[in-house]
Amino acid sequence: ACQKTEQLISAISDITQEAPFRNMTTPNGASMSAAMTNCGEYGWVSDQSGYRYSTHDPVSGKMWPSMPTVFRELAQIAAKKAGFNNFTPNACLINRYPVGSRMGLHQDKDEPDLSAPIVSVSLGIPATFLFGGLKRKDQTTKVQLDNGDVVVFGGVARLNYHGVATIKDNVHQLTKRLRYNLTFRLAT
Ligand code: MD3
Ligand code: FE
Repeated sequence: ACQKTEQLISAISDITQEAPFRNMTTPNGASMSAAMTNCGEYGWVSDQSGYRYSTHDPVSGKMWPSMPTVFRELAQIAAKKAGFNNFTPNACLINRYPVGSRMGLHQDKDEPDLSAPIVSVSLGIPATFLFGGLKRKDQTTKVQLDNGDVVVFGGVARLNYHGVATIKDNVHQLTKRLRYNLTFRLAT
């Protein structure tokens, strides 16, 4: 099997000892079906009062676990290959999708510097990624994301609507019936 994806999954396991996955609540009061945690200087959090980046985990009151070197280097190298030469992420949101979970269409606009890309790394069972336009009602294009896929979203794509279709039943050797997605961000 691939050493890099094994390293990434092992690092997720270490992070979640300190900052366990949790199902956050949206400002509408709905529970998200993908569980989340974070590492790095900032973490993305959602609750009844809204979305924001925070230096501390609201569950434990502790700072988020530091970003593993293997994470930061992967994100930087991927960004550089896509033409973003000085991307140093200070936040990594980790999503865990069980079979049957999904993520509705949304824009990522909580980051003040929209010139910085978002780097996405997919691990485990596949997902159908939905890539839309600048308006929610715009048509979406389906793209399958498999274990080890890395995508850089920047430039004119940075504010496009996107989401994840309901995860189909599947098994991956390293993650069992789960998909993980890492998104590397410049949060502030
Ligand atoms: C396109 N995550 O965490 S990653 C998210 O697979 C999120 O977990 C999805 O959307 C996942 O916010 C998709 C790919 C992605 C991330 C950010 C984007 C695509 C994007 C920002 C702009 C355009
Ligand atoms: Fe997103």
